[in-house]
Amino acid sequence: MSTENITTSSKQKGQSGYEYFQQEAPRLGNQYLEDSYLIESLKRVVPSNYLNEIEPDLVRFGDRVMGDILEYGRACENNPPKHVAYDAWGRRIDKIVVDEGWNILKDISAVEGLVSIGYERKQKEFSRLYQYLKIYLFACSSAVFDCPLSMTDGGARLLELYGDKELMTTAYPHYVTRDPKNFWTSGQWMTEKTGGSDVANSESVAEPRKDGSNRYDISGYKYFTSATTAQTAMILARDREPETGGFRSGSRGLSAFFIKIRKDNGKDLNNMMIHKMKNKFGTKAVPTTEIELLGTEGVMIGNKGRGVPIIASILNITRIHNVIHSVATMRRGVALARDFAHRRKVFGSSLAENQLYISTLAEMEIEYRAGLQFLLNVSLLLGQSECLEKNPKIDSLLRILTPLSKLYTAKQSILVSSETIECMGGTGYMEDSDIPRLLRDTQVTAIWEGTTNVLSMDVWRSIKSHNSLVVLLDEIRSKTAATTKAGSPLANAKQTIENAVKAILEISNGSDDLDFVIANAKKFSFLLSQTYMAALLYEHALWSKKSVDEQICERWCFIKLQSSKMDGTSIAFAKADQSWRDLDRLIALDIDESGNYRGTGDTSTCKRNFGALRARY
Ligand code: MFK
Repeated sequence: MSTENITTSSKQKGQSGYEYFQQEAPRLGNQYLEDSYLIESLKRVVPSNYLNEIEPDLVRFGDRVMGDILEYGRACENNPPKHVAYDAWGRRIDKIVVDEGWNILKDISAVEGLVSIGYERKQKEFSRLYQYLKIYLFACSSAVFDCPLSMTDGGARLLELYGDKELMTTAYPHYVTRDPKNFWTSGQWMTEKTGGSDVANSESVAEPRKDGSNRYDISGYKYFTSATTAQTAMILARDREPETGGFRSGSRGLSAFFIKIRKDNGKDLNNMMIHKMKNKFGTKAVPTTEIELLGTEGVMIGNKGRGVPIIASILNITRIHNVIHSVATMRRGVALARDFAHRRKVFGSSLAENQLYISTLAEMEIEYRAGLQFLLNVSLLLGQSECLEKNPKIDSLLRILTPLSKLYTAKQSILVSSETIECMGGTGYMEDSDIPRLLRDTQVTAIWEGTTNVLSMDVWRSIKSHNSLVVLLDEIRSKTAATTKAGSPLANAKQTIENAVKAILEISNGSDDLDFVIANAKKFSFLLSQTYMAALLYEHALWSKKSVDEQICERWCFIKLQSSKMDGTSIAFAKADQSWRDLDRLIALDIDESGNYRGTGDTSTCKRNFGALRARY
């Protein structure tokens, strides 16, 4: 496309014969090639032999998520799933009717290897990162099909860890195949009416069959069964204690079960009834229902009474998927707002020249960059934990960083997507602009797979059980060990990070007082996340040696650690100096010091518009 085709706004003739102003919509190009910070960061974290292998696929997929995948996603959004309880003759059928695009997205997921890449492990410990990068590109175009993929990924991991020979041969291959005809998705149906957080109070029960098989008949009420069109689900239920014949209460009484959702004829439900389709705030294309289990056939996984730790192996995967969705949402929001900056003229100049818009965009970009570093880091750790020799340090880091990255990026994605709507003004608030969906779909990232409060308590649990705080602080110190020139942005950042580590240690000394722990768990988790993210930005800046990266690290420390007085709530005022404004402009518009746009996608609007703007900067 040539630069002459660029339109920012135009005039259109109305019925009256007068010409009216016509604003152009933001446009996006290749979602990999335009993501210059991702491309640069991958050079740091992925060895070149693997990067050369995966990058052509990421480039191709970066186009596809703006092509047919986006169209199928939109079709699903416009035609949300319906529950048809009865046929015309009064027969109970419990059909979930979805847009055909939903089934096609499932096929595409198989062919693209969105689950299988993580299990083929062709790129060894970098396979998870490769898989998650593809889902990161996919998430915001796919009508949240990444939700069923996350649970399928978790189900595959659960079976790898705990599945017996039967499940490993009959179910596992279906989760990790690239053949769409054989690909299954799986749900994780943990939540009951007693709540998603208070799992220990689950009421479902499992009666062993008397035929000597390993089958159980499970009864109970599953209150949120997401992706009900999946083929299988992993659930929790209580089975009888051999000693007393009764059901043991609490989480120790719960076992994990594998169920097929439909019988072998593929039509009839496996002894269950769908009571209703949930009417959700977002993720509207994802079929989520309330289901009553009425003697559903299930197979126990792992040991009796170990259901919670077993199902936690799914949670530890889906929580990382949550990070993917949150960071992808921030990236999509920034990309839209950046493109819009070039298309929208107000008060006589484009938004790209409006200092306050640029500052807002820069804040969003910094959140995205820090979130991306968190995502890359956690994905790498997961790959290492699965593919390298057992390493307690990696296990401890992963145990604390999984809830931290989930809880922090979820909150930030809600803020950034809300800001994205505001960047587009009233039109961004209109449903048919497709922008509100970003916010509605990401609001749930702070709820499902554990709320911010529940995960903050999980962080404390990991500190107690895995000594994970000591390991985390060591990791922060080692990432920021290298010294830099006194007075430089990185030296300032280092000082702030050291102070934050001291504060963390002081706070954790009060951790024997449970009231103190509970009152401060969330703020403490935010502080840990922000300090760790500062260390990741530091590590990246040391590697890139770019002034922009050094300043971003310094800015992050100033906003999140220094001016916030460690409680994550105070406002950091912008400094009214030229270097602050220069950094805002460079990162908001993603340009280098010479004013060149850094994205390389040839469909990129930002790139095309820069010819005109460069002169002014
Ligand atoms: C598109 C659809 C949209 C629909 C809208 C969304 C609506 C919301 C839908 C949902 O409800 S999603 C589900 C949200 N719920 C969760 O994610 C669970 C939140 N709760 C927790 O994470 C709890 O920490 C957990 C249930 C896992 C455990 O709490 P408990 O019952 O108090 O048990 P406990 O004693 O802490 O842990 C039991 C065992 O599990 C321990 O092992 P041991 O028995 O060997 O000591 C723990 O170490 C182990 N465990 C807990 N968390 C773990 C873990 N192991 C490994 N990793 C973890 N993360």
